Amino acid sequence: MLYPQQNNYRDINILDGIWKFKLDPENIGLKGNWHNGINNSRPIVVPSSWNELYPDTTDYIGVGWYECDFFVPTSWISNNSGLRFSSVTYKATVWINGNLIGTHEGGHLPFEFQLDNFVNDDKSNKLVVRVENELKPDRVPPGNVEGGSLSIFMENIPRTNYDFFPYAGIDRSVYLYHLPEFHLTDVIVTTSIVNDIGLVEIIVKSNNDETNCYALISSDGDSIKSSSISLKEQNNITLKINNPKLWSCSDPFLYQLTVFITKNGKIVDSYQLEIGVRSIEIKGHQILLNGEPIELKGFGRHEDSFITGRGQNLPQTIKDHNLLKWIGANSYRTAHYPYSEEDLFLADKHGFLVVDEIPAVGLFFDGKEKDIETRLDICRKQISELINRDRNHPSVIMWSIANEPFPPDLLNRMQRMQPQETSDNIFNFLSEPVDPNATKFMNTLLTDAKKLDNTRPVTFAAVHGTPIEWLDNVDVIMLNRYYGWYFGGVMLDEAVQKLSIELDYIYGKTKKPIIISEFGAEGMTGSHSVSQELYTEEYQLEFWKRYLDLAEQKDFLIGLHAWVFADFRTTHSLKRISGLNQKGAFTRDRKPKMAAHYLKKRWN
Ligand code: GCB
Repeated sequence: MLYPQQNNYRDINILDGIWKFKLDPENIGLKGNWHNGINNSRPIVVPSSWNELYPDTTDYIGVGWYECDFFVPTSWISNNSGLRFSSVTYKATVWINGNLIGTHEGGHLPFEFQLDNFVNDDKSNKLVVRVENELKPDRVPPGNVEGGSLSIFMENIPRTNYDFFPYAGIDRSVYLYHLPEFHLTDVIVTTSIVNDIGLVEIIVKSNNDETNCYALISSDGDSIKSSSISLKEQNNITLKINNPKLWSCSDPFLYQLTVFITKNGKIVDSYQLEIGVRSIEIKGHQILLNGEPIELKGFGRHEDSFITGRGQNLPQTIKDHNLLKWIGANSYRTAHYPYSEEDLFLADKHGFLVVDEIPAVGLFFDGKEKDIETRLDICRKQISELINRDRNHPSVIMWSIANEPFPPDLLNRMQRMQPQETSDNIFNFLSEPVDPNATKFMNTLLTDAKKLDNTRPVTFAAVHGTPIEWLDNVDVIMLNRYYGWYFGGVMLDEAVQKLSIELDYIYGKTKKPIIISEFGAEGMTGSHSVSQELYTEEYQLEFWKRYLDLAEQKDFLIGLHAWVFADFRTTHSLKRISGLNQKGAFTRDRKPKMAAHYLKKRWN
């Protein structure tokens, strides 16, 4: 799905602004025909999460209704016009002028509907959206899980199966767009480098194959143009750039690519994107960018801010990218869901290496079989939506198909992870097979991602105790590790020793590159101590220092993503003081903690 664009042939109208809003705690709106218009509404901002705006919406789980009016310019032909939501969390049902036009399940990913004959040419139109964010075990991410996997660590409210606040609403921009009669429906770009030649392969899809197509790549006044192809005969174009300027972290050079559609020799549509010429491959225990080994330094992040919640907050996105540069990071993971498209455009420009993740956090494999099947279907849909959205970004180097899927028998496995557990062959149990259905679930997702895009490695972030057989099908291993916090807090010497043994064990079994995709300790700003004390800024710094020191001794460890970039809002629980996860290098309002200054020294 192409990002909406305005040019000589295409038009957009962004519907962001103040909309009408009403909660529906009794769920009476459907029967009460609220889809024709809502009464007694109050104002809300689109995009934003509804939670931080009113006292009664803060912890609200349920249904909320949105409404706005819009006009469609008379020059727009309605069957080439569409309505695009960049993200609605969690489930959206959409009506225009009282007519149902569609539904979409799952946050953080875009969806669109054709306007067809739903809109009036001569008067305003009413758009109504019912948003529902119930926490259910058969959703992704899941919530209200009986004996919830997260409750092993903490009883939390609202009852998510994951550690962040379930913000809800129309949380990214809403677009009306208009396309010309003959138009591009997709452009897929892959690049490679062969003997100093940059190969740019473009697959073009159009709504009409009685059209022709050509592509132009330009930079600094130079351009390369392809010959024109008939889309009836082929849909792929290859352009060659001699001695290309490659995209890299230190020099994220972007070329302008424009794809044109012509009909009877006349241009009828075009689409522009910025592309980076680069290659990514795995060789032995290394990830190679343009043939050179890379090391990932950075964080897992969250889209989380005061007042807007998880709603799109572009000033904060810019600020976060600047702080990532300031601290010397070159990489981040979109923990635990796809970030805004604008975030990735900036990553392309800034040269960040992004691990792009679907919202599959808190997956578990016990409970009702039907729920497991439903979750699998949703995950598969999310992988396809994510790859279709993000595949043209040079910054995206890997797909992550889940964060911490919980192996069956999690509690028992975790107990063996305590540093005090020192029996011989302590990690042998990781090589024992687990429930084959769970393994099949994981392999289905990994295979899907590979099939949709065979140019990028696939991975997932593995919790303590993840069986080796789940790691067999990833290209790069990502491990979330908390030795020295949840496992042997304060006992940093023993913790790092156990981590070291485990890393050697896993590498020995798999021979794949390993990234520690999470490691961190809570550091409450202003909490200090001369001795090693949990929750102090000193302990947080020391924790990260020990992991960085260990990483220097293991050449198969090719990346460290500290958890987490900034403090973020999570559910209420005894372990989350003030409703915050405080493992951030920065506070929630982006002030550096002691450990941020330390990481800056190490990473620069
Ligand atoms: C994890 C999770 C992450 C949590 C983090 C923590 O393993 O992947 O979502 O926020 O631990 O701080 O406990």
